[in-house]
Amino acid sequence: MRLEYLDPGASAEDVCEVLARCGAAIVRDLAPVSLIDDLLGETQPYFDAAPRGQDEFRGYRTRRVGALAGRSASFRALALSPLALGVAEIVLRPFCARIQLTYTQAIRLGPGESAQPLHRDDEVYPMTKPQGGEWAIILMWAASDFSAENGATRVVPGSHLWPRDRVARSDETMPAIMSRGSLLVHYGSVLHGGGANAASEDRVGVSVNYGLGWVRQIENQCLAVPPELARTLPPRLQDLLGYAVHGRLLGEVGLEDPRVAVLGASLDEVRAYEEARQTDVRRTTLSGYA
Ligand SMILES: O=C(O)CCC(=O)C(=O)O
Ligand SMILES: [Fe+2]
Repeated sequence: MRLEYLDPGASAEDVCEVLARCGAAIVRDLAPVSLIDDLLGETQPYFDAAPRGQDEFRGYRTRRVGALAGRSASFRALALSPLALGVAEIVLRPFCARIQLTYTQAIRLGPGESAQPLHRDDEVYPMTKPQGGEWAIILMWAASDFSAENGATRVVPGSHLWPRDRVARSDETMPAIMSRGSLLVHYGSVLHGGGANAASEDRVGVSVNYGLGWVRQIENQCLAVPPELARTLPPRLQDLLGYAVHGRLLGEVGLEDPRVAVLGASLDEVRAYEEARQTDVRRTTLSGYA
């Protein structure tokens, strides 16, 4: 099975159709290169201070910067990509009342890095995923060009349908070759891993996970984006970060919605946002867990 490419005008439904078959898809040239440049500038001081990884998984020649939602305005714009959010809503909403941002990471793979072991990002949860459902949608935004030589993420298309213990043959693994600003999106259950960097330049990607609203975030977004900053952000982002209540109770602060208790929003503001949100996601709301 090959990796399939879509044009930037593709709809979330188009992407989801490819995901259902392949577990992964690439949308070409989705983010403006100027936004990627800004993001690189904003994250550079953190990369300068970041240590290299210390194990095979995090890579000995790789630097990673997390907490991006608190550190980079350009990242925050990327995290609100309508296409990416649309895909995450369609895939995850049948299993939760509200999706959330669970992980953010800029990954700079240095020359000489070896390949990361293939893995599934949903292995982080100590349970098998719900039948037919997914725990997470994973994005990898190309912040440099991704080539087979410089360590493009390797993906095993179709592996979301495999028994969990099936090992991928090397000819089943495809490099996500893409230009800067393009987006690799895959299910949390798809086998993948960073490639080996045999080039002389860094390969830079920005990884974003969206997950079920009733599952703990991998990176605590309310600490990564403290209330003083969260208060100034768009309501959709506050919601994705976890400053909202899932279902009736999950995430309350002192019996109140955190937007009211902590961010200083009025009940009317929260209600207006929630009404608009219900309209937005109605087409993707199926019967589910919550
Ligand atoms: O760097 C990459 O291409 C993939 C990284 C990854 O899959 C991970 O760290 O979980
Ligand atoms: Fe991964």
